[in-house]
Amino acid sequence: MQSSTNWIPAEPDLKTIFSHHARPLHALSCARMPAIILRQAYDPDQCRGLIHRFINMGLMRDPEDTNSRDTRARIDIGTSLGNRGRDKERFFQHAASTHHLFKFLFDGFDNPVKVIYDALSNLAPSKQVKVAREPGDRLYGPAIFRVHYHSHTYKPHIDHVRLREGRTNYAVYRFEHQYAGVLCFQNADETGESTQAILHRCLWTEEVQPHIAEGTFHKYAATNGIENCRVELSPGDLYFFNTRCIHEVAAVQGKHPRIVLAVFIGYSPNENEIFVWS
Ligand SMILES: O=C(O)CCC(=O)C(=O)O
Ligand SMILES: [Fe+2]
Repeated sequence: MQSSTNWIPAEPDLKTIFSHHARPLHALSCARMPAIILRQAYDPDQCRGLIHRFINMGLMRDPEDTNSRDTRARIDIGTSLGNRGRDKERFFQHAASTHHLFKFLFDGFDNPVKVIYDALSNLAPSKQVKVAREPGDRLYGPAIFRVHYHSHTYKPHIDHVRLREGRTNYAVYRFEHQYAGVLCFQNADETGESTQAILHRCLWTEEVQPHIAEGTFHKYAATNGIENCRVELSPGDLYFFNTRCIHEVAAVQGKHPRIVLAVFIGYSPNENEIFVWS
């Protein structure tokens, strides 16, 4: 894949980002840049400490345990609307259990979910950042840890409650612009090329959909000279991107899972609230 020339992330800290973009989240809405990256937003030592806790609590499979019968390529700690949204009642029940778990899961550590919400508040000071909710105060999941083991792949795709999932029965459907926030907890491999996300300079349209559905997006991108950006992250780095941009994460290789804490974000220029869910 070609690397991009002038399509580069805004980074590494708020001050530098604001010196180039007065309204960074707004700039993301038209994909003026591929991503906003806040380097070392969370302490990597605490990433390691929390992963240790997840293993001890049985929340994720221990990569050292070669006898495990659990063969899942992705394990979630949290509630995924994409995977659980079909049954609304159970989705909100599951989200409630995640809120309960997250009340004590980080005890003794800095709260990494708060780090993401605070970063968003700083990036959009005039708006209020809230966990997405339905009328009646039912809360969506606040954030989700995704643990990706060997062979797990995200093929070129978008995430959009309106454009892709068509979930008209959820309040987050209304947001025109949808983003992801991803805090890297662990890379897949400490040696050589670790698996990283690739963002393509291509906002989803009806025209590209067949190439996504048929798995020919790479060819389409090459033919049309579409740039891309590989988002190189170290544990503790946090990035935000427009999930209407076609994006992918190549297959995880090796024993070490790639672990991220992720959220989705609903943003509208003329709304006072930013909704966050997972
Ligand atoms: O894990 C990542 O870096 C991105 C995964 C992804 O496709 C998303 O968060 O929308
Ligand atoms: Fe995605």
